Amino acid sequence: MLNGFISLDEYWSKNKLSVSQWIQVKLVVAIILLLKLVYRPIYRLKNGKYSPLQGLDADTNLEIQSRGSKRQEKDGEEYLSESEVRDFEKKGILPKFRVLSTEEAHELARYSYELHDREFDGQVVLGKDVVDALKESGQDNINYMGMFQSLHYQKLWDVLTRPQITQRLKSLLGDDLLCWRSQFFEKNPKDAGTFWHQAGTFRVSSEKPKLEPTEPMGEGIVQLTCWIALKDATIENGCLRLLEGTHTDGRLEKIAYNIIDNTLPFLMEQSSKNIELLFKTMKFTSGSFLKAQLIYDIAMELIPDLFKDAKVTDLELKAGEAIIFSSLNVHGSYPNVTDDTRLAFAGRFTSNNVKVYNGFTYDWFQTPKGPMKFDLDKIACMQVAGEDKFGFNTIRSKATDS
Ligand SMILES: O=C(O)CCC(=O)C(=O)O
Ligand SMILES: [Fe+2]
Repeated sequence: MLNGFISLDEYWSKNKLSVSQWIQVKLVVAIILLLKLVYRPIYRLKNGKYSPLQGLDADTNLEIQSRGSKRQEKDGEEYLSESEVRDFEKKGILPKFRVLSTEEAHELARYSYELHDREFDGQVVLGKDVVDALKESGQDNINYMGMFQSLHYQKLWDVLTRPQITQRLKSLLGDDLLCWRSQFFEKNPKDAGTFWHQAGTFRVSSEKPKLEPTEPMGEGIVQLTCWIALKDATIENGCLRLLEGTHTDGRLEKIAYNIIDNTLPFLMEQSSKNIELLFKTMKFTSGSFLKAQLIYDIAMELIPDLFKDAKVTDLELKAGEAIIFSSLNVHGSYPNVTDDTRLAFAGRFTSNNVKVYNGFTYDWFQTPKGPMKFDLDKIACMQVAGEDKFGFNTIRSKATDS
């Protein structure tokens, strides 16, 4: 299941910390070791030995039910049939389908890189501090700079409202559809694979979930991702892979949140080598993918047979083809061992009953300099189908350049 990935130890042998980061790491390790001596006995006396497996039973059977009523037979050919909907509920992924012609996909890739070269006309949502930190380490790539950019460019927006996408989604999520985030997934030659991860309500490194449904929805269908290949995605250049059906078992993600919420009790149970690895990976790597690897390693040590019966599905796509999946399904991607860049454009969709970034004014972004805040005042949800009957979210009906 794991071929093609470098271990975190290997990553850190190739990526060095700056002197001040190294001092921080050593200091934190020393403090935790001290606390392990003096505070852990008190903590254990009061609470017992801390385990990230606490309260996980509720996360092993998260059935989903689609909320859409529109069906292919009566509403049009891109809607799903009854049996396709049932199949989605079981697998958490739809079969691949075409959204763009090959030429349109290649043209969109060219246009997207042109926008990236123009630094998205100064409209990078992550804000100046994060962008400066990313530039300093050469990580100002389209994945980060391109986040939420369909809000600014109608050409990107229009891809996400194509009926091939919205009709399928309406069969699953209902008629009123929001796209709450768009982003690019670029994988350059020699880039490592993306580790197995799950994302249900997209808390990631925030204090609370970014998505809060106000009507009953299975956790695996609170939001669905449409991942569109802008160039052919193959096993060699790092296509997605996914464990079908694991959207009903959210334990991998829940272990992560248990640890985030109980960092000190967790660290006090670790060896000094592990404390160092945990702290530097959490604090000094960009994005969330290396952190996903860390969580996966921890989860596998705690539950060795987690997902052991699940089958890996490789998602090779031709340029212009797409898949829709629940990102609570455990997923990742292969390393790129070719000389060409792999590029995808993705929309993350939800229903209008869901509160998006409710009560948030800022969010965190992980940079190599450490976690940094960015303001959320520039983002909004795109109404991609139907209408808003709830009034929970800031909504746009077209891109700002149109
Ligand atoms: O494109 C990739 O490699 C990862 C994509 C992913 O994790 C996602 O779409 O949620
Ligand atoms: Fe993902």
